[in-house]
Amino acid sequence: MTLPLSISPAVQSALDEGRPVVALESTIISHGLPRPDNLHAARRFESILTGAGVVPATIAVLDGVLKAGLTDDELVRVAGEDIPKLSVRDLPIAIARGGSGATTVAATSFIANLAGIRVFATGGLGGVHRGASETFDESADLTILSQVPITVVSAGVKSILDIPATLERLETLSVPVLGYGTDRFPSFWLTDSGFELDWTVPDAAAVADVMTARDALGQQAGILVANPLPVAEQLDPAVHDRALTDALRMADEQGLTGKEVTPFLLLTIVELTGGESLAVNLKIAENNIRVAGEIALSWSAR
Ligand code: PSU
Ligand code: MN
Repeated sequence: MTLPLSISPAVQSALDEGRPVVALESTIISHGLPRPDNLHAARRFESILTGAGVVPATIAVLDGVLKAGLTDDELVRVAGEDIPKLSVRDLPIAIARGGSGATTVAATSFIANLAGIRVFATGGLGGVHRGASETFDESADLTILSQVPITVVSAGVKSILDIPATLERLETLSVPVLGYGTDRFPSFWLTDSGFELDWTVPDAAAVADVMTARDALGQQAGILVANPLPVAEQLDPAVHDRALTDALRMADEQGLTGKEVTPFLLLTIVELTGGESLAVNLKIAENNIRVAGEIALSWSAR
């Protein structure tokens, strides 16, 4: 069987000519944002990159084909159809069945790497869930990031997770974490999770320098760029703390497990904050996409 990987003409020619490309995930569109904001957001994410001279490669699985770069009709499908959330372990099943699905950070990183894309923007990376010492719930985003040479720009990880445990796992998995203009790890809606980082980079060129050194070492793992929102744009911490406590309690009461947990928490927090978290969520994704675009520009200039 030949690999069913379809790279859009725009993405393929950019890669062939060494022009900048940034991968975007689709689970944030299908499971992380409510309709119809999700379709508008997906289009805006792409246009931020296009406007900066970077080619967007939104990644998903459609009819059994791994897609890197979607047409607008395909974006509409991802935003509007009830498709499953696919992590890396689900990819062979989706291919074998000719199925469709939205890709998590793990699956997006995996497919981006198959396509030869080196930079990826997401909202928040998955990580170690609270109570993981009992439930073993740790996102495959972490393990895949330790295996794939991708640079992921994320606003840290969400406060729905166990942040210090996530940072410990990233250390164990030998994934470098670079604070983008900060030495504090962000917790998605909040600028500062309260946890410190070992390394800070001032700009996109410094990230590309680390990518170059990583390649020279022949290392396996990707790189996590932690990019916080400015304090003035973060979610009100009091609103945040209340919504978080309630959402965690509701997930617990409903006995949710596995891949349902993250989408439930994200959408419940949007409801509990009356959409306030949604506006911040979109700003975060856009902020990460801008930085990823700058990194891709710097990387492609080498
Ligand atoms: N964080 C967000 N929005 C999201 C997700 C994480 O801010 O939509 C999604 C991403 O696709 C991430 C996935 O890869 O949740 C992690 O899910 P899990 O915890 O089940 O691995
Ligand atoms: Mn999980």
